[in-house]
Amino acid sequence: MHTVNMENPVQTAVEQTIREHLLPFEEFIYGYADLRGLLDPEFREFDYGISIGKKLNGSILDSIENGPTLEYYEHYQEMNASLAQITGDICTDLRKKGIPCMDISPTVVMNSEEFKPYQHDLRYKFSHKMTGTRAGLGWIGKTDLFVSKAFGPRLRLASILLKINVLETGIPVNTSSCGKCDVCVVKCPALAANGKLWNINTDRDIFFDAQKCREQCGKFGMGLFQKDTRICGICVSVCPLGKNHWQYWPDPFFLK
Ligand code: B12
Repeated sequence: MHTVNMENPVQTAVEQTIREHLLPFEEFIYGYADLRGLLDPEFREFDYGISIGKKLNGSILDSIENGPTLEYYEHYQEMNASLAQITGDICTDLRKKGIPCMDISPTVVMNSEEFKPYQHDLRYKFSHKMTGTRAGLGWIGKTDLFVSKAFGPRLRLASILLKINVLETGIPVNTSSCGKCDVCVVKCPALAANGKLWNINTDRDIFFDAQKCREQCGKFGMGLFQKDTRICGICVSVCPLGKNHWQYWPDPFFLK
């Protein structure tokens, strides 16, 4: 995916630091992204990023095909906390080694002060999925999920920003590989997707209605847990690419 020149001490330091923190290693994916010209002005000091994905629990995800459970809600909270801790720790260590960086937390609380400027169009200032596609780890699916080559959409994402390109970046993924598969579109209880395929020139609103999705997620949160939270995950659960079908990669026959 990416090569590292082990004779370059900065590259070695970054790579070692990441590997020390991503444990157990097989539950994670990561890659390096060239983000020049793509970030909000707030992040103008940074041009490169590390995309990190942590695999979600398979049996919990299998159990939410028809709607979220309390177990999934708790899993999702734990994943957020764990990823925030990991990216925070990686950044602390990188800074100690003289490498400037910034960690972007996996989530943002929807009604928080921080999210208020983005509430009207549900477009946060930083997209973990974009870092993921630039790092070459996957593409955007028909229900606007990041579909990773390794775990399908069954992962939680976080990112770390870097000022300098210390590592070779992945080959960016610019188009969807979902093909004719429509499972997430059909199973979405909000009917939020119209089935169009993503590419880097396709804005989210062309193929996915985030307001409809949010409304349904809010209904699940209130109806099932009496919480003002947005939770669903049906599209994540039903995607065939998350269900250990990976023996077919990179040519999954069911996408043709
Ligand atoms: C706001 C938000 C929501 C909103 C809006 C969702 C949406 N699809 O836009 C609501 C409340 C509806 C929501 C719901 C959910 N969310 Co949410 N949400 C976010 C948040 C905070 C920001 C997303 C955002 O700004 N969207 C705006 C659009 C324009 O950007 P985008 O969604 O990132 O996707 C575009 C770009 O990535 C772009 N792109 C990709 N590569 C490139 C390259 C180039 C060059 C360009 C120009 C563009 C480009 O293509 C996409 C389409 O245009 C992110 C965390 C984060 N900071 O990224 C989590 C996040 C997207 N949510 C996540 C999840 C899991 C959910 C839920 C399943 C809830 C749950 N846990 O049960 C649902 C399902 C949503 C769905 N099917 O999309 C995960 C997705 C994981 C995955 N595999 O994709 C994220 C990434 C959180 C995380 N840390 O993992 N969410």
